[in-house]
Amino acid sequence: MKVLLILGSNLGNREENLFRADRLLNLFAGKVIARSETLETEPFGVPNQPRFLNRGVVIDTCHPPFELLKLIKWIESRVGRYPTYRWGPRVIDIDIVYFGSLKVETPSLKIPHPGLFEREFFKRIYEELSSSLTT
Ligand code: PH2
Ligand code: MG
Ligand code: MG
Repeated sequence: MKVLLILGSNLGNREENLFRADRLLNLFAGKVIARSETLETEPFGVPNQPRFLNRGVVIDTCHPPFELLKLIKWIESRVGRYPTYRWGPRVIDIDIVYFGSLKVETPSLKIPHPGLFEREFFKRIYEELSSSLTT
């Protein structure tokens, strides 16, 4: 199954954090088959924090959504994420944006990710990677 993930970082060495997350995803979650350009973006939601680097990746995975979510949380902590607050600064964030045509609506997981309808950079990354999701 082709899955679109969006990675974000605004603490520490942002480029390195994205790189490490990408490598761990590739090793444990599913082969990374496409990457978007890296965007430097203004913080969404909570303004007084550093700018983010955001990048989309498409992985080919055989893990079901909640298994993938568990793996992602483990990878986030391996990269050095520690808890802050909602929409606050973070070392790494890995969001599941699309999971094939699957729809999920639970408190811990929403697919498609609601950010797709409120964040310009989510749309931009999706447009760049949409062909890799369907082929
Ligand atoms: N992630 C957030 C909150 N705000 N802003 C930008 N620009 N990029 C993000 O990835 C981001 C954010 C919480 O996940
Ligand atoms: Mg996020
Ligand atoms: Mg997240």
